[in-house]
Amino acid sequence: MKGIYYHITQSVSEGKKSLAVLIDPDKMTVQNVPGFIENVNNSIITFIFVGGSTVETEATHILVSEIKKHTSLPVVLFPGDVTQISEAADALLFLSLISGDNPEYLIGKHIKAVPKLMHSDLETIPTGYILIENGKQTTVEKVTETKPIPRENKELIMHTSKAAELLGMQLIYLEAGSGALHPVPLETIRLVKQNLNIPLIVGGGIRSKQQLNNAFEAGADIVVIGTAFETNEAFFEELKP
Ligand code: 1GP
Repeated sequence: MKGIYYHITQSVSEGKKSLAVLIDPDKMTVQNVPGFIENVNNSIITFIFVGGSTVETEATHILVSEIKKHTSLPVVLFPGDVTQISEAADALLFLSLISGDNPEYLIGKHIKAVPKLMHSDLETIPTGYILIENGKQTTVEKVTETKPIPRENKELIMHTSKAAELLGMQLIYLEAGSGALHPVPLETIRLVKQNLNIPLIVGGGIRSKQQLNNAFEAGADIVVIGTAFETNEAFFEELKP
């Protein structure tokens, strides 16, 4: 069966750009899912990412199961923790936080996830996750106790991305952090994309159609937006096909 990663690489090879909405189980109630997903279905969004930093056990599974009832779009886990792995999803971004040096987020949580994953059919996509400084401290920084890469150090960000590719990772995610003051700089996206042979995801602090298009033009293959959809329902209107 052709999976989500195949779908992503096909889109990239056809020059198609993709938008993912990020749903945080801490902020979305099951009751609000039908209305929210209806907006998603009527927009240009093609992926639903689900994940958060401080989610209760089982909350992700309950939420993903509910989302799947209302859409045929792929649901991809973007987990902050092992408890957020759900068989109801279509794929899992198996994130390694390579901008920092906390072993728990480089390999520790991955080992703890193995008992859940080794007898599962969930597609697992190894992803190099790179936190980039955005002007304020983010939840990822606090939870992982790692420092982001300074936003002006685009060479280091590119070298980190390339190291992940050479290690065999299949996606790179450049993350400014949820609610970032400044999204990932466009020149950083450009430099990383020019030197990368695997798909590039960019997220954090993108709040307008203009910023979305700028990120696409700079080289992002998938852009992830969470906060703007949570706080401004009219944003969906701007993103009608
Ligand atoms: C966070 O990149 C995502 O992990 C999305 O960030 O909530 O700022 O859109 P926003």
